[in-house]
Amino acid sequence: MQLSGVARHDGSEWRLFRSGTNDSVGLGPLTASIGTDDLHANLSMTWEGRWRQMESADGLSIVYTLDNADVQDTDGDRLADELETAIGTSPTAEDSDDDGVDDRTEHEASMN
Ligand SMILES: [Ca+2]
Ligand SMILES: [Ca+2]
Ligand SMILES: [Ca+2]
Repeated sequence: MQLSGVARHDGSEWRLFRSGTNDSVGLGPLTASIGTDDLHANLSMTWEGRWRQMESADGLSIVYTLDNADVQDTDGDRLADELETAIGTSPTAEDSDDDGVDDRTEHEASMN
């Protein structure tokens, strides 16, 4: 299951918000998810995970969670596809300019 949105931690749990709205679903990110690190904060991205529906605690509604979720990182350089598009590196090459330094390392260096 894939969902697009902005991940935010509301103090007790991660939730995924549809861009520009207050609609959200629970998000259970992987422990090592790159989507929850500082580089990816406040960016709308495509998350992939296991869709889970269950009754709310009071039994009156169904609550939805995207479990074991992480953002799409096609080339595995620990920058999400959407972030790479935004900063101009290739989402399909770990080292876009082929200089031996991967895109994430270069991006982090450029932010300091
Ligand atoms: Ca990437
Ligand atoms: Ca890349
Ligand atoms: Ca490079």
